[in-house]
Amino acid sequence: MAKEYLNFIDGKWCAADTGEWFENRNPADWDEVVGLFPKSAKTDVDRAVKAARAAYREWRLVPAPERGAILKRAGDIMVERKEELARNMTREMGKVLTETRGDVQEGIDTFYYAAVEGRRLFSHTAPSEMRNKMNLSFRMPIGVAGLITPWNFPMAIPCWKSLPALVCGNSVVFKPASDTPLTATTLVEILLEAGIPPGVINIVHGGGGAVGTAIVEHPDIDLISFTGSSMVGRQINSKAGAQLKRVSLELGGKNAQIVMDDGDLDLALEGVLWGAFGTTGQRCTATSRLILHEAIHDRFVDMLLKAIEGLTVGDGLLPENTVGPLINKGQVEVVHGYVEIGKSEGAKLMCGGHQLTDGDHARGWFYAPTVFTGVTPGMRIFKEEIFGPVLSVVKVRDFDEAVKVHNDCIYGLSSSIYTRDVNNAMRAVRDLEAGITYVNGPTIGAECHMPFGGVKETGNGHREGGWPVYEFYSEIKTVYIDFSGRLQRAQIDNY
Ligand code: UN1
Repeated sequence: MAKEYLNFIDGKWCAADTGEWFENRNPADWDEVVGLFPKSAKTDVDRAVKAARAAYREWRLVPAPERGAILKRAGDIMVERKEELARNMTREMGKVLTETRGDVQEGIDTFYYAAVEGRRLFSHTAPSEMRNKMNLSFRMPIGVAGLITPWNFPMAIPCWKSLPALVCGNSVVFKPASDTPLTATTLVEILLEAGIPPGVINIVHGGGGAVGTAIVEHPDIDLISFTGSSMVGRQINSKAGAQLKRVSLELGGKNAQIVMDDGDLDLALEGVLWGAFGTTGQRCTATSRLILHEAIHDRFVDMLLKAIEGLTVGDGLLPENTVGPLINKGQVEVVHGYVEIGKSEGAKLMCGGHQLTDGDHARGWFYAPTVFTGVTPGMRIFKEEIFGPVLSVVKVRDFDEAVKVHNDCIYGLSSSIYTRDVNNAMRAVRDLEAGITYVNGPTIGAECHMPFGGVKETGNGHREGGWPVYEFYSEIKTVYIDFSGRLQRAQIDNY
């Protein structure tokens, strides 16, 4: 029988109150059960929150540099375990080993960045209006953070959220995606081994309906950070907002790469292959639309179709494969549903458009890299997030139309332009409605010390990564110190 993994609540590894388990299966080989995980309920969340609240009282007093030092040690442990983590991540999530190594590395980078941030956590100090008075402000922890993470970056995204939360002095209740619970469990093991006190970190496995909802609605959780669909993000925001919780949402994307007639086409080709089919298109930042200048449209499409023939879809553990499976059966159905929609809308299917079931593909959720041309802004495959290896190509006349088409979108996470014209590059940086713009690079590849997030319906204005995330996980205490020895009335005695 497959190994049973546990929740970690109140300093103890434990099964769910329900006594039930769910399976974690390998998307490249559904016969392989990677492990069994606790199917938790609201009562498990209640215990986790109680423990997190109790542990917070002491954790908030640990100096931030000391908290950072624990994260430094955890980063060192993760370096040692990188290969094992990457292999397990490929087994539970599917993406190819080079990418899962990158995902773990993004976690390591986030550890080391957070460790140093423990010595910074800057805040503003300003002069007083009055004599013999000092004004300063500093960052305080907020309390208990509820973190709900997706399956596409099983290590990087939990690190993006939990490490700033911890270094700022909050305690954590963490619900990872039920498709990738093993990587999340290992992250918690590493944090504990490095010295995070029990109770400060709690992991509760299970579905969004039972565990996610219980976290969002729990009155003793102060802040929520969620990455996932815009639909779920909206529900979370209204429930948590009603309780005045602080909420950070990282939601959908429909990212586009623009290629101008003066762009380096070979470079743009490498970019779109990586952006559209890396992680099998299952990134929030994946290239889902390709906007081509009409002068290079036909040539570039030919180059693209030829290059796609060189991609090998298969088990991500085998080095010859460049594209892994989709995460599960449901995602195959979603992706294939969109392919049918694209065809019925009149877009032209140039390659792919079907599940792969032959030979080595027989026991996994594999889907052929798919390209549609003749896509126009009204079509659903132009507008809606697909989260799979499906690329929609749109032809435009000039730069202005490229920007207009790009911005004709409810989302705004990542964007890219390939051009050698410095003026157009700068205009794109100014005018593309997105939280991230790449010049002569694909839509994916964010670095952990830079702000990450999007505009419009991609989120609610917060950023992960970089320094803004430390602002999200802390709040400001302003302090006035009067050393005049008498009552000084601001706005009155000085005017
Ligand atoms: C995501 O797709 O949710 O920039 C995160 C990138 C990665 C992170 C993506 N570093 O593509």
